[in-house]
Amino acid sequence: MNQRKTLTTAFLLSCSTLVTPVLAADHQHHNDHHATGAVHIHNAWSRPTPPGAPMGVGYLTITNNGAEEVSLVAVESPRASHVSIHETSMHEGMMRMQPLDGGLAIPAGSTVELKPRSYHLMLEQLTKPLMEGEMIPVRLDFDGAEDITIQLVVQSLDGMDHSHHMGHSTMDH
Ligand SMILES: [Cu+2]
Repeated sequence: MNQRKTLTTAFLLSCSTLVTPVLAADHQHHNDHHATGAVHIHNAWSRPTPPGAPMGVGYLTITNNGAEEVSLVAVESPRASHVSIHETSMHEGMMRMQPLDGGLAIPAGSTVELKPRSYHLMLEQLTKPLMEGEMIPVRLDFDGAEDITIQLVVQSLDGMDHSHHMGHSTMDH
């Protein structure tokens, strides 16, 4: 009995060791969905930047399936010295953006989109330009949920209409 239990445990351990890298590779390939607990991330993307440009953007969709509000409070990327969470608003007919100092709240059961002309991530002081086709790792720190590391797919697309199906056709563009 004891021996059997030990064997089962050993099997489970080796199983999880094997499974983890496969899942990671699968996720990198599709990159259209990442879930940790109640929080789900979809359509994470960015735009290419010209040489010498100090800043890049990040867009993604955050869904909170939990019973409690969560907040995106901090973001980090190895490709930028600092990542801010910005909101874009109209002020006297001009579009302008400003940091969300208190974080971005995602109420229970709701979805918040970071997209052009709305909320977005600002990757400041890029270590090098963002090139089309690259995957940019970004860690999202939540208040009320586990941190999630995602990859922004760099795509040269304009307009808001494209962002809807982006995650599903990553490699076509
Ligand atoms: Cu901004």
